[in-house]
Amino acid sequence: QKAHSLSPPERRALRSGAARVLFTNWTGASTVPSHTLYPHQWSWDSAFVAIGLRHLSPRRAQRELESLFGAQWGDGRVPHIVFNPAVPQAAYFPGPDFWRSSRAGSAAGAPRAVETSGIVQPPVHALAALLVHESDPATSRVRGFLRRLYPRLAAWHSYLATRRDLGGGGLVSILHPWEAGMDNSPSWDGPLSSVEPVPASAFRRADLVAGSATDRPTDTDYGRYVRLATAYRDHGYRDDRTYAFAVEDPGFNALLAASERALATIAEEIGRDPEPHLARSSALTGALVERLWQHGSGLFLCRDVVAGERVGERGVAGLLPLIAPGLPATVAEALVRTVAGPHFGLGTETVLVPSHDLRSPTFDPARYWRGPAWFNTNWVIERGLRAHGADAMADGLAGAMLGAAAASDFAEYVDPRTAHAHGATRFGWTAAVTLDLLA
Ligand code: 2M8
Repeated sequence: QKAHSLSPPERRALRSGAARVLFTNWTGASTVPSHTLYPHQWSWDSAFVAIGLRHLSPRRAQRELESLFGAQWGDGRVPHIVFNPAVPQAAYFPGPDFWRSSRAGSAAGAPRAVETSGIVQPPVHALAALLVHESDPATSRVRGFLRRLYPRLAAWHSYLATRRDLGGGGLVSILHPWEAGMDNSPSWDGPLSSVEPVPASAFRRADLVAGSATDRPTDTDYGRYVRLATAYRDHGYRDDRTYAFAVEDPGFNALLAASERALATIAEEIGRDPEPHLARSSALTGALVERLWQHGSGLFLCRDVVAGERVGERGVAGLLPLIAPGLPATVAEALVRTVAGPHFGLGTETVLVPSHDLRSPTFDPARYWRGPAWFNTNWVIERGLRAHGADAMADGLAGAMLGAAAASDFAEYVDPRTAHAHGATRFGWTAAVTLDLLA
């Protein structure tokens, strides 16, 4: 509703404010999520940033994705962080000294010339590449943007489909909470409970210098993150054994299904065969419904692959299959109802979709991925609602997102009920999705 209450001058001011954030966060070849909290390039942040940047500079949006894929590993994985060598080690934990990617050995084929992490993040990139191309097909064709990116996107998706199908049912497993992009979601509390935290004295959290402790994960969370990442690193980032944490996450897999669909269109555009991508996209949607759909709850739940059981917590990841192509109509209708129902409360209790179930005792409106509303996930839901004909809800949500972005100076995340700002401000993907919604 609020979108329509923004006057034309207010919309213009919001657009130039968002553009200013993206220009300020641009470092020459990519965009930082935030100069204070995250001074490097993050994988799914870059995809969302490209989706917004295309409205300012399609060429720069292309470079955003190209620079990320420039750090792709030989096995096809796209690392979740590409480190900027000009930024001091102490500015972010865990930094290059922890991940040691260039020394990881040849098995996974980490690049030698650039330092990266060794884990991944949700695959929004093919969807972003297609949207960037469509914003200016002429420049994209002249630069051979899709022609150059296509083999890299295909290798990325193949890595996920082949090396990461740990449950054997056609879905990708994440090996670390950071891989979902939703670090401290209550969905990980169960799967993480048997992971012994590394003592807080063993590391120095740079995030608490700029961020408030009540808005961030706890030291115990970090102790577990460090334990898991160390085990993966010390095994050469190989995916050939069982780790303590392996989860099938509906958000990650839904974004892959949407990206495979986009990759089919990209293949067609450059005269390649779209069929394998179409087939993989529908297989992913099928596997999502078969393995993770919880009819009684009206949303998708995570599956703990190590314990062999569903995770009971209702998280926003369970709503993201709204964008999975070919979702059965009954499932889509139930998801739309869940967005507005008592657990997420959109339009009644909340102005933006929270990251976690309002009715769960684990819900916390301020603490990171345990309740606050995030602009990237709300962008996905807005798009999904529209894809299923829920236009009035999508309009209301888009309006609320613009209002919240304007009032919070492009906050990283907000209280889902009051839109009160938390985390960093002038945040990359918040500005980017704002530009996309205004276009
Ligand atoms: C957050 O995650 C990083 C680790 O990757 C962190 O907490 O330091 C998450 O919100 C993640 O989704 C996001 O991509 C990243 C950068 O914005 O920050």
